Amino acid sequence: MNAPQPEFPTTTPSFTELLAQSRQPFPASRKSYLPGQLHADLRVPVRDIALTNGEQVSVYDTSGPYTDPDAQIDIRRGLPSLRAPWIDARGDSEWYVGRMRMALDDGGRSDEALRLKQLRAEAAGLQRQPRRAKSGANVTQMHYARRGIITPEMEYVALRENGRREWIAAYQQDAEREQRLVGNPLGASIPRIITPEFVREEVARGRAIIPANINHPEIEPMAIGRNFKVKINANIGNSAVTSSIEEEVEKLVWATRWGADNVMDLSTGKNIHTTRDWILRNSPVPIGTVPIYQALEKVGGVAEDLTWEIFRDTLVEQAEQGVDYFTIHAGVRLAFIHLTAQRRTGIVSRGGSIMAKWCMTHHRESFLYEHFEDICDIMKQYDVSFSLGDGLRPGSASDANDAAQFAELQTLGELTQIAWKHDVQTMIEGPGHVPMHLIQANMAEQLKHCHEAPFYTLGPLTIDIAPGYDHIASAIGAAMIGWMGTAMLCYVTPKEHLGLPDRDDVKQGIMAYKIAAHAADVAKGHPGARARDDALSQARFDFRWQDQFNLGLDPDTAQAYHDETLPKDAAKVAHFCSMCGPKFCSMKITQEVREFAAQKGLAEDAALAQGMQAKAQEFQQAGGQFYVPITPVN
Ligand code: IRN
Ligand code: FE2
Repeated sequence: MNAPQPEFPTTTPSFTELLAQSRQPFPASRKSYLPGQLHADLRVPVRDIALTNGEQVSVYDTSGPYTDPDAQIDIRRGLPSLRAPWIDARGDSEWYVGRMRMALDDGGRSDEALRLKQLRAEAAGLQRQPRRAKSGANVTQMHYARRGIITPEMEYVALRENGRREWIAAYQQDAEREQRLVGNPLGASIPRIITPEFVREEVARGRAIIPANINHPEIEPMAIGRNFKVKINANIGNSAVTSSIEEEVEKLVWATRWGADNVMDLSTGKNIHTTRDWILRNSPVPIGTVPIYQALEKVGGVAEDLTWEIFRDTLVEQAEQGVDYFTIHAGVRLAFIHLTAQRRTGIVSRGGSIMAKWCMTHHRESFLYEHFEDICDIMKQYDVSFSLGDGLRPGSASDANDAAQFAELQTLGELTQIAWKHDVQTMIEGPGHVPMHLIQANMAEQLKHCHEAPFYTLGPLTIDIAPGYDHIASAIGAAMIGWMGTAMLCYVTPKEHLGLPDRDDVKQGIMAYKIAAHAADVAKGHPGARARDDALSQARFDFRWQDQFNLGLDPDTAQAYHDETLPKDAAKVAHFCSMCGPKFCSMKITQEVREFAAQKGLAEDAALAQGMQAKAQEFQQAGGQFYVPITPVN
């Protein structure tokens, strides 16, 4: 007999090392937790950054227990079930023997093989018995919200969006000026303080969702909606060709470390079910999937063999595992497919093309569209949110905003209303590839047709000539559409259109999207967003180098770049950097001007004029060159 193939990856040293790296606390940072008021047991994470001048800046923290040095983490057991007491207390769900737990995994279909797999998974401590709504109950956050209930999840979100209030006030001395400086071309009104009641209202009217499957009690709840901070989603997942389960878990932890608010597992290869167990049980952020991918695996990759029954079983299987939102391409209707015939790049959505093939082969309306209410019935038993897929999104600038895309968008709006009839939380997926001048129309159309359900876009990529740099090409579009009101931005990595992202690509993609999301938050005037910029700018002006690194999105890279040219410790307090050198540092000059003014008792403007003249002479004397050799620091 052959030796049995190990079902689970063995823990390799490199994996342990990588995880240890991902678990390192950020420099000068301490994770702390804010208590709830309505619900006393809430512990809402924030990251407090201690500055060298004694101040403290506190930032939104997506990294979960991983960056908490006190947390015991065993990825074979999974994270603690934070939400379990809340779900229990509601008393509207029950444990059951998951039928789908035995469902198809890995293509191995004999009962024997399945039982073995299940036993192994249980031994690994990762499988949980599922729960679902008691008969007739509806366990969605939207359902509670509409009945006037503020759940612990809602209060958690309110506290998380606000963060620590104390330090923000210090930076908002000029509130009036700030008010004049912020705005959104499509008119969003963001409250200065987000109350639990405000969260409830937003969820009740469908303008925000809190993706939170009752079978994913490990998550730290978060909200997606245009009156909240703009969120980002990172896609991970193996394909038939590359990547192991461990790599995926590590990517998940890595992604949340750098700021992913949500992660989608887009695995398509072998071990789909098992990979998902590992990801879900170890994820502090909501997890989304595209169930049609697994359904397609079950029919051997032949789209036309898909049936409603196979799809339905896949939904239940994944809902029992705890997936928080499903991308469902129910807007790809038979009648719309011909609208893509003249496109330059046809249908670029994987899910969209699967459904288009099915519709064309059978010449029938999509089973996702026809069974939409049946899908809603499943979603509300677990509180899985809809992410209504944009299967007809443009795949190139030349196809942007065409009839196929907008026909689908309108259908997604109709489906939203059906979902809301069932109190199922819903967001709408959007493009794709859209040049800058066509972006605003996307947001406007979405608002018009989708009743303010949160918009969740993939980029959009503003140009098509940047393979290898599509994270940048798309972050530009993401920043614009985020500013206009898109609630979540699906990242694009440098590997887009080229290959599966590795760990570095994941980080690059996240950084590009943190920049886009924060740029949108600042422009929209989210409470406290600008305060971090102000703190960093002040540190820059005061030459507090260490604070400058630590307040940044990526302290490691900032410090490393600085140290490349000025590695000495003295340079960390030096009043210049190697960019302009000690003589031509504008900030240093401004400070000298201010000192000069103080000494001479001159008004700052007059001092500036005088000081600048003096500097101009100095500049001429130095040869009138901007780039001078760096004088070494002692
Ligand atoms: C986001 C917005 N539009 C598309 N997306 C993401 O693309 C979606 O959330 C999922 O991660 C992926 C689905 O791709 P296909 O199947 O539409 O190509
Ligand atoms: Fe693309």
